Amino acid sequence: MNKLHNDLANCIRFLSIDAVQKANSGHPGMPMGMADVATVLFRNFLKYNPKNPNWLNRDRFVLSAGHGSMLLYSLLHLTGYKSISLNSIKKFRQLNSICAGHPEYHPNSGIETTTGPLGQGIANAVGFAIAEEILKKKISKEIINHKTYVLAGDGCLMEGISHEAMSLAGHLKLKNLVMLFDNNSISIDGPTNLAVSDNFKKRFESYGWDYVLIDGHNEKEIFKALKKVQNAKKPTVISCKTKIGYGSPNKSGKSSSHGSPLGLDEIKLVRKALNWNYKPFQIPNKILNEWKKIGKKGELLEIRWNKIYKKDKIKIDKKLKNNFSKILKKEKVIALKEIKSLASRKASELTLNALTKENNTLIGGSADLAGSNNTKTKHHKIIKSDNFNGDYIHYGVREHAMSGIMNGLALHSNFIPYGGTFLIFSDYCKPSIRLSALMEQRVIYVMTHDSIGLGEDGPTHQPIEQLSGLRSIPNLNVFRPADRMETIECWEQALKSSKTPSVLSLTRQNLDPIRKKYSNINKCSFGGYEVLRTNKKINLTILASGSEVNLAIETSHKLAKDKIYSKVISMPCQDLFDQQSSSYKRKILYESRIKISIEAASTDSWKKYVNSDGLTFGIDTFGKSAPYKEIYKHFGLTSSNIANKAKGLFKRKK
Ligand SMILES: Cc1ncc(C[n+]2csc(CCOP(=O)(O)OP(=O)(O)O)c2C)c(N)n1
Repeated sequence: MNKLHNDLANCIRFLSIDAVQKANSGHPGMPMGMADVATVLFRNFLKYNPKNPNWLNRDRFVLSAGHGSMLLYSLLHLTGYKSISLNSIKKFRQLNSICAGHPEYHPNSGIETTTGPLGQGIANAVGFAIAEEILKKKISKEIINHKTYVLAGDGCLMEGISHEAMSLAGHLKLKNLVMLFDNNSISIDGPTNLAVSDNFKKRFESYGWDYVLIDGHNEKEIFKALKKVQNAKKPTVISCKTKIGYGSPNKSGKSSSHGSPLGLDEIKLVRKALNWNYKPFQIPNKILNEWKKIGKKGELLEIRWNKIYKKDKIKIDKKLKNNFSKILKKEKVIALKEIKSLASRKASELTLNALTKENNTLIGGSADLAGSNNTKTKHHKIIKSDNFNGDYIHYGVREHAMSGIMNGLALHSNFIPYGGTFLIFSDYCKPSIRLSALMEQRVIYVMTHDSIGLGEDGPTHQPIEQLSGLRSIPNLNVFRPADRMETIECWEQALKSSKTPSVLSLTRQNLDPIRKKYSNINKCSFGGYEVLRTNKKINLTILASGSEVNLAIETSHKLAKDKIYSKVISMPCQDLFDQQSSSYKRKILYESRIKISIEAASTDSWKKYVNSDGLTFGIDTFGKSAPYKEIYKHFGLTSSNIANKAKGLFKRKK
C-alpha cells in the first residue's frame, strides 16, 4: 500500500483515538476501520470547498453512523475547514465544542446533518439525492451535478428506516447516491450474526441498487469502486469489508473497540503497530500539508463552477419563487367570500392549491394518503425515476423515511418540504420530527384525522397523547387550526418559521367557520387569541383548539343564559402562545381566575394553563369506534355536559 495513503489515513485514526482518550468517552473503532475508505473518498472523489462549506454544488457527505463522529471532525479539520480547529478536537465532547458527541448540524460548517440515531442519515441522504435531481431540473445539469455519499454501518442497516429509505431510493433510481457500508460485522453486543443473517447483496439488489463488495482497507479496490460509481445508473452500495478498530493489536475486530477509549497502554501498541511515532494530536507538517493540498483542490473546483453559475445566476433567482405571504393574504379574502363549513384538511388543500400554483420551492408528498391528507393539488407534478421535473413525492407507506427524507430536502438548499400522514402515525415519524426541530429545519408535517373526530376507524387511528407529546418537543410548532381562516394563517406561520418545523394537525370532519372578518394581522401567530366574549366583564375563560373551538363557543353561549359570562380563546398553537410577552399572556389567561380547556385529546398539555380551580375537558383513555358525534357524546365532549360541569364549578366556589 502506498505510504502517503497510509499516512493520510493514520492522521484520521490517531486524531480519533487521541480525542476519544482525552474525552474519556466516544467511539474509536469506526473511524479506525473506515479511515482508508474516507481518505480515498476525500482525496480523490468528493467535491467540496473547505473555504465555502455551503457551496451549492458540493457533494454531500453524510455520516449516518454518527457515533463515529471523530471520523468526520478529523476529515474536516485536516482538509482545512475553519469550523473544526485542532483545539475544538481537543475539546471533543466538552460543553460548547462543535465536536459534540455525535455530529450536530451547523450551517456552513461541513457537518451536513445531525446523526446519531442510527439510520436517520440514510434517509437524509436519500432526501439530498432527490433534492439534487429536482434542483438539476429546475436549474441546469451544467450547474447542478453532484453526488451524495452516505457512510452507514451494520446498525444503520438493521434499522427499519434504512429499508424504507433505500427501497424508495431504488425505486427512484437515484444514481447520484452512494452508500459506503462499513461492513465490519460488529456492533455493540458482539458479532452481528447474533441478530442478523441478511444476504446484503440480494437485499440491496432487490431494492434496485447496485452492490459491490470490496476490501475496505485496500486503497486500489476502494479507488476502483468509487471511480465506477461516478457513472452509475442506479444508487450503489459499496460494501467495504473492514476491521473495526483497525491497527489495535488487542481490540481490532472486537466490539470492545466500538464505544470506549482504547486506553493508554493499547494506544501505545497501536502507535507501534501503525508506525506512528508522533505525540497525541501531533500531525507532522509534511502530512498535514498533503491534506491541505487535497482541501485546496476544492477551491479551484468552485472557482471554475462559479464562472458558469454567474452567467446563469439571474435566471436561477427568477426560477425559484418564494412569494407565499402575498398569496396567502389573497386566500384570506377568498375564504371570506366562500365561507362555509369545511374540514381543516380541505382548507389546507385549498391553501396549498393557491401556494403550489405559483411557489416552486415547496416539495409536497404523503405516505400513501394523498387523498386523505389533501396534500396533492391540481398543480403538482409527480416526481418519477425518469422525470424529476416535479414537486410531489409519493413516499409510499413509509412515514419514518418520509420524515427523514424531508429533513434531507430541507437541508440541501432552499426547498420547503411538506408531507402528510394521519396524526396517529406521527409516532412513526417522531425520531425524524425531533431531528427537524433539533436541526432548526423548516419541515412541515401535515397530519390529518387529528382526533376521535375521524370516527369509525376507532382507537387504533384516534390520536390521544400525540398532541401533548409533540408539543413537548422543543422548537416544534404544533398548529391545530379551528377553521379555514386559521388554517391559512397557520400555514403562513409554518412557512415563515425558517428555523422551526411545524406540525399541522387537521380534521377529517367539517368545521363551521369562526373567523368571519378579514384581519391583516395573522392572529394565529400569537398562538392564542380571543374569538368571543359574552360580556364586557367575564368570570370564566374557555381555552380550546381546532375542532373544539366551536364547542367552546356553544358552551359559552349556553353559560351566558345562566349569567355565567365567559370569553373563548382559540389556541391553535400553544408553543407560540408560550413565547408571547408576559403582559399578553396575562391578558389572555388571568382576566378570570377560573379557566377550563377543551380539546378532544389528552389533557396533559392544558394543565399548565388551567390551575386547580378549573377543569380540563379531553380524553385520557383510548378512543372508541363509532360515528364521531356519538364518540364525542361518550366522552362528555358536548356543550351541555361542559356547561353543566362549569356551572357546578361556580356553585362549589360560592
Ligand atoms: C436508533 C439507535 N439505536 C441504538 C443506538 C445505540 N448504538 C450506537 S452505535 C450502536 C451499534 C452500531 O453498530 P455498527 O453500526 O456496526 O457500528 P460499529 O460497531 O461498526 O461502529 C448502537 C446500538 C443508536 N445510536 N441509535
